Amino acid sequence: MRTDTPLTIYRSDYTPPSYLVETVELGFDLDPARTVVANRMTVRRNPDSAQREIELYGEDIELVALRLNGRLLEERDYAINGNLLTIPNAPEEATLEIETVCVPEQNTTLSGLYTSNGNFFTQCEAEGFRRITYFPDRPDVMAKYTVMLRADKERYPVLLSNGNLLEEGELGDGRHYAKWEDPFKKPSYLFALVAARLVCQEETFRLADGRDALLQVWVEEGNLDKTDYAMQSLKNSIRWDEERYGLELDLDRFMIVATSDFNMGAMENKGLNIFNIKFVLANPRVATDIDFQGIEAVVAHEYFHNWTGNRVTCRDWFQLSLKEGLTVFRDQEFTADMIGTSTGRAVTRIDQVHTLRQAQFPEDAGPMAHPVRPDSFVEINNFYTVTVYEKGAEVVRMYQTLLGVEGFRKGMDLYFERHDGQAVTCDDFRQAMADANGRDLTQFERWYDQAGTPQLRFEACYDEGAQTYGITFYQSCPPTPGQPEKKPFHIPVAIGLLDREGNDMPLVIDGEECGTTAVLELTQAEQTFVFSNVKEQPVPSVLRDFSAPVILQHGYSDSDLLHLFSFDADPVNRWEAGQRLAMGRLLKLTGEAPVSSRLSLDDTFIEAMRRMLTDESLDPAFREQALLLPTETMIAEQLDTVDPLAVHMARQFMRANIGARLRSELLAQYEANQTPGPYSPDAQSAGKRALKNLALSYLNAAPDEETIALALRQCQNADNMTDRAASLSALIHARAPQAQAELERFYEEFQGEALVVDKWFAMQAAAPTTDIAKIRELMRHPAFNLRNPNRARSLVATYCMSNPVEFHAPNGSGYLFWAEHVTLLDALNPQVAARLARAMDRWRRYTPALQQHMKTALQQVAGQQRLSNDVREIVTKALAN
Ligand code: B3K
Ligand code: ZN
Repeated sequence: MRTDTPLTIYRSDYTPPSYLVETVELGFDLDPARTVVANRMTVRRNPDSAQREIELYGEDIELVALRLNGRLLEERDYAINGNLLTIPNAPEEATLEIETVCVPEQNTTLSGLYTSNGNFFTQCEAEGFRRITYFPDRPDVMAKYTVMLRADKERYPVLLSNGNLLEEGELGDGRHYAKWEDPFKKPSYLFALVAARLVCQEETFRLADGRDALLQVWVEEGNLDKTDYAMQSLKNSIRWDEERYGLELDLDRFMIVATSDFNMGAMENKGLNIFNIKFVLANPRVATDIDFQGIEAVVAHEYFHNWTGNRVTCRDWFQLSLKEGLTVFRDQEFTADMIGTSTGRAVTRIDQVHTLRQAQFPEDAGPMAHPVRPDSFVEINNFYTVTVYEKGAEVVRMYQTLLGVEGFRKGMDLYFERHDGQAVTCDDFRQAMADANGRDLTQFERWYDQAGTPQLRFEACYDEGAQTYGITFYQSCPPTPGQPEKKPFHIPVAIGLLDREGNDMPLVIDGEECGTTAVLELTQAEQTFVFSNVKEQPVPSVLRDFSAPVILQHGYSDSDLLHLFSFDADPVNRWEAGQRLAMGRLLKLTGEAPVSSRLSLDDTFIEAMRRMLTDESLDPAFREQALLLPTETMIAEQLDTVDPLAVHMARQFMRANIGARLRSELLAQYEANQTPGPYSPDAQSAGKRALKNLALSYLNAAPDEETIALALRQCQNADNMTDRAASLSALIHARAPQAQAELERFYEEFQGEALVVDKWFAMQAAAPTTDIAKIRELMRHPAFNLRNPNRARSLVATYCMSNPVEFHAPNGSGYLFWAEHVTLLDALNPQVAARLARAMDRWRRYTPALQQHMKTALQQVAGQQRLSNDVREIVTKALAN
């Protein structure tokens, strides 16, 4: 907690570390109230640095003793300035011994060493290691670690750290010890320890080179019935990385440990991944299809970091996307390969596009907009964003689109050949891609440099006589904070041309045949491409597979869109056409909703929806996505002035209208997509459940006794959480009289399952039937706990971020609630508070009356005397012009 003005850190200020660390020996005497950490490290001057002092960081720890080459340093031998400890006049090589004390049980930030349900865990990325000991805590200082853990044996029978277990034994006084060694050099942010009472599911797994590795998933007692899926996902991930990238597990043992108190999803500590229980624990009774998917993706993501992040790491935190964008791309490809079918791949791709539009595009257009490789930050934890992660993954995907899958693999191979064991930059990655393929990717750097979502527009002209089709693209990018002008991007635009029958035409550009989908490379603000041998006026399918993270301002007519929605061979663009059909109407309805009591929806649209719903040749998973309407957030992004109530009414009207007019088809699909027999989370079954539950939700958007009875029956008979939660939600949203009793029964049944209790809170927090009084009542529920991030998010963040119509109540009560809880949370856990603070990002786009209330709430937070750098950065940027 600081009260002075926080410091901005600039990428351009990077200087190499003054000293390098060779080895680190850590000794922990673990005690929740007073843990003593002994750190003995060998350091030597970095020949690449002009600086001569040793620089160590420390935060919220008590320095007991500091020795240099055996000599106890006195206070005049070093200086402490804030978090920085400097030792001047140090020799070329030295051994430093540092003793510090910390208090894990009081550490509510969940950064550094902390306790959760009485067990010890660590979280060091980005700058948590300095909360454990003084250290040059920056990712370009890589060292070899040996760790000795000592703790009470009864209370902490399991002692884990990175790498391999060297020895373990008794200490006599009821305490025991374990000594671990990590054979690989690593940055401090990858350090981890666990001291806990836990149980594990374990297995030996044969690696591609014939070695056997021990795989373990550690959880609290009573949860071993929920670890199978995580274990299976881990094995699939190991296999996939061997096959797809030739990358092997480099340790004899790989551990996953689950904790219920965790700031984010999971952490890739070398050999000892620590996970939020949300991404480990699952069985059909407690987890939904989406939960199973999340576990598979996050287990894979953390495992893949072992190469992209750990073996090759980041030079500085501005390069975060080097590991995060690349690793998200890898986990996306893994997920797509696990499903295997081409529609399956498309379904995963549509999910990714959905996330970009729902979260990344708004970020890129708001006060926190930043390039994939930011130029500056106040608090690095604020930059674990959808831009760095998801847009970063899109940037990596564009390399693959431009270079081909094989070319991309060549680039990856060269990247590892050059940089294994190093801390490098996004430029190094781009250079490896360019060199491995003999390509000039200079202009491509702009994807890393320039914030904002590029906008693309096209004009086309068919010349019947010449049989040519010319298409001209115009690209631009709106200004973002600190970047008024943008230069053109290098944009791969995948395109196909549909004939009158809806078939793909063979494409010829400059005399060259290029199949039915061509990748055009845009590099200028305006650029024309001419297709020849075009027999008739085509409908262009532009940006197939969402080949670049841009906004395509289409000029399609309704009939073009219907044509694409019916026939496009590219499923992503087929889905896209449906989204555009819906969005056009939603925008119109939003304009009418506040003034007209008689909204209407045209037959053309309803017929298109009907055909999609009943097209048995398409996967249920795809049909479900094609029938889902753009979210209220996405609609709001299209408007200059947002009236959340109007947006909500428009979308609700459309849902109810679809529910009423497609009633018999929805009922038929509800029956046809039942999944009898034992639950399985596979993509086929999950797709059926998704379509069935979407049908249920549409039917209950125009509820009557029959639709409510259907939901109630499902709620009472469901044998899995997917169906249970979907039907309970349908009842709540339909304002069914039975909803309350079902909510109570749900709580009774699952009160012992923390993750399900989170769902119970979230389901209520997201319902437009839940007002601020109800939220405040839920906060007094005995199961509510602001200190637990999952729980805080389930109620507070869900309300502020996923219940727009209630959060934006005209009297400003939602905003006051927000200000109150950002402030309360900030005193406990700045990272969680700062995430919640982002709920106000887009405040300038609302109606003047709402804006005024939002500004007041923002100022209330900004005016707090004691505020973390995390929250201060967010609210300051939101209020800045
Ligand atoms: N690397 C971690 C995120 C750490 C966040 C620190 N505030 C998880 C991941 O991306 O895999
Ligand atoms: Zn990651």
